[in-house]
Amino acid sequence: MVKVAIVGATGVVGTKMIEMFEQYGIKADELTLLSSARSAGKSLQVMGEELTVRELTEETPKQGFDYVVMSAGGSTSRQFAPLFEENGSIVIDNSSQWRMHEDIDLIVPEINAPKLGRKIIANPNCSTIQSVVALQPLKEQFGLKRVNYTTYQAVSGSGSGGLRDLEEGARGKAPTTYPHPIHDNVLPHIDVFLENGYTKEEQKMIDETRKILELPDLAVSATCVRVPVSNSHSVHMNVTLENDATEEEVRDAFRNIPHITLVDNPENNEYPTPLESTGRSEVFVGRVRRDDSLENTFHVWCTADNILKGAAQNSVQILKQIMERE
Ligand code: 2RA
Repeated sequence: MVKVAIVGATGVVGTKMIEMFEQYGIKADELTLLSSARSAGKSLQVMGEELTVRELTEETPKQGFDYVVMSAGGSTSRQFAPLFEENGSIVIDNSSQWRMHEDIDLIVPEINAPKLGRKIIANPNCSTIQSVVALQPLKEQFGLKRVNYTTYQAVSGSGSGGLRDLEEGARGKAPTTYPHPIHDNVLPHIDVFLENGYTKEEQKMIDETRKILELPDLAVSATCVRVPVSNSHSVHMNVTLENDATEEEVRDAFRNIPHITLVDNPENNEYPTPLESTGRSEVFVGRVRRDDSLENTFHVWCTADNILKGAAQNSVQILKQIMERE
């Protein structure tokens, strides 16, 4: 009898997780949908069945779930993930709460697998996931020396509040999620500002890239920007390789990898766009070209569905990876 719970089931990521369960063939004898008191009582369709969302309380972890997938924000994860863990559940957590803890695995199943033994496993930040998926073949074939990211992140990354600000902003309504209008605008500000002048989103990309790729000394920098796009993040990567390559060798590194699609025919106006990434499971790369201002350096453009590969899909892939191993 396999008991699975989804915490944050009514959110933008949680509802996609439910869809991903079906797509990835997750076998749960009993699936429990959980949320805060505010959303509890709602009904959601799960594989043709109607399930009522229940409130997450301190008593819930005692119900003995085998697996818990959480997408409910850092403070909920801080409070509840250890309670589920103490009660024997394996927790896959989508928040930033546990990602950089030394004893917590940070997993992108195409790149790594849990090995540290803790029952809390962290799902990385959305813009980090798509970036490291694209960087992994470059790391393997040429070695990585330095990465500088500039992101163009969709409002769905802020959940329903971000989508609302974009939609209602187009009708002239003041924002409630962002400090400025996002309609007709671009905000170089994602998550809170830190003392070093970077935002937490930028710091996440720097720290998580090093951890996932197991390159603690990799030179990494990031500028993260919110753009008026509903869904799918775009990331420009300026990548310095350890060993030089031709543009075609860099493109070739991305070919024949099932979870990467190379779209790089600028002569036909073909390159990855967020609109075309939306609803797709793979990471798209293109605009590969040499940066003549630095040795062994290339520009790579990368898009992916931030709610799928950046969140729900990656979490469910981790769940499948663990279920198949046990
Ligand atoms: C964002 N990285 O796009 C966040 C979502 N986790 O705001």
